[in-house]
Amino acid sequence: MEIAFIGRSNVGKSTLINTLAGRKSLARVSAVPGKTATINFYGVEHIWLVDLPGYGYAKTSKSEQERLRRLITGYLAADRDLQLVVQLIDMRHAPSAEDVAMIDRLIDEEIPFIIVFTKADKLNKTEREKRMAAFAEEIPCFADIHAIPFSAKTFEGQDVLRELLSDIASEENEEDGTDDEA
Ligand SMILES: Nc1nc2c(ncn2[C@@H]2O[C@H](COP(=O)(O)OP(=O)(O)O)[C@@H](O)[C@H]2O)c(=O)[nH]1
Ligand SMILES: [Mg+2]
Repeated sequence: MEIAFIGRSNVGKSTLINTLAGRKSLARVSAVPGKTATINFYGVEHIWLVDLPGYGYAKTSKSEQERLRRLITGYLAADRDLQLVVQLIDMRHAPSAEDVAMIDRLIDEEIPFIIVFTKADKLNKTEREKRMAAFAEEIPCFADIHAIPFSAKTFEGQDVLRELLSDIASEENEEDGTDDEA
């Protein structure tokens, strides 16, 4: 089974994957945006964490951006055991048009997904409240979406996310009949 991480370049996908995997440098974190140009799979217990290429990095050429878009589209269209998409959005900023298009598509295609707001440590309480109110207007069906603020610095949101992953993994095991405790 797979859990895929989608979002803009530099939003914190690799960092989140490393945090959830409990390793420092499984997925490569880079200070230079636009570095993950392929799809990387990281095996953790019985789950594949899928680091999709980041979109929307302005300095990437048009043709390369198109190639990345096709990679992501191809991934989502393929018949795979995709249990959850984690859509990442930098908590400091409004979602980009591409973020919103991706969310619309996840809703349309009935792909289960959550939103993780990254870099939550960079906002104070007031900024956070303002952003959350704005997200409710900017993100389609926001009231129905499970959204989790996350920080790799303070580890806010880590426990909730870990629990969600282990719930998904154990549901999967029950369906497979491969539950170790059985
Ligand atoms: N302050 C802060 N910085 C973060 C956080 N998550 C990621 N970053 C930084 O954001 C940059 C991009 O992170 P990376 O995981 O490589 O983003 P990716 O391109 O989406 O994979 C790096 O410099 C990270 O250290 C966070 O929660 N808090
Ligand atoms: Mg990355």
